Amino acid sequence: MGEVSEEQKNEWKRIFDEHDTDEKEGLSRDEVKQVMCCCNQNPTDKEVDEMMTAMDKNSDEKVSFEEFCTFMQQLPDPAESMKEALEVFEGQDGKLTREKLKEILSTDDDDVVEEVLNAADINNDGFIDKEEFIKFIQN
Ligand SMILES: [Ca+2]
Ligand SMILES: [Ca+2]
Repeated sequence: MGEVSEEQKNEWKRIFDEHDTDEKEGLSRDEVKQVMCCCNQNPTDKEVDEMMTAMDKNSDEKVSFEEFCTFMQQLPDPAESMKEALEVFEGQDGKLTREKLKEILSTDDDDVVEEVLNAADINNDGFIDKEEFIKFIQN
């Protein structure tokens, strides 16, 4: 586990505070779910439960900022994940087509593909380029 930079901690604090909407005593199960949704995940109840168990070390049904940090430290390096994510652009001419997007999302649901494309395709040229993709992931 590497050192956590001040910047990284501030970022986690920001995420934490943003979702800790109740009395600031930590993240409840619902709030943890919100965090997961923000990470572009669509968690099932079971996944939220697992996440909760993984984060809530002292089992008080709340995730404190310390618990949150401990958990985040175990996650893969964002820069590393970003590099991996960008590998989808290999051989794609720097642009993702609708078909490629479908493949990445591994879905047959055109509505889902359309939704992602609409959300990510900032200049509306029908493709997602690297910059748009990075922005999309980071949001
Ligand atoms: Ca706790
Ligand atoms: Ca575009």
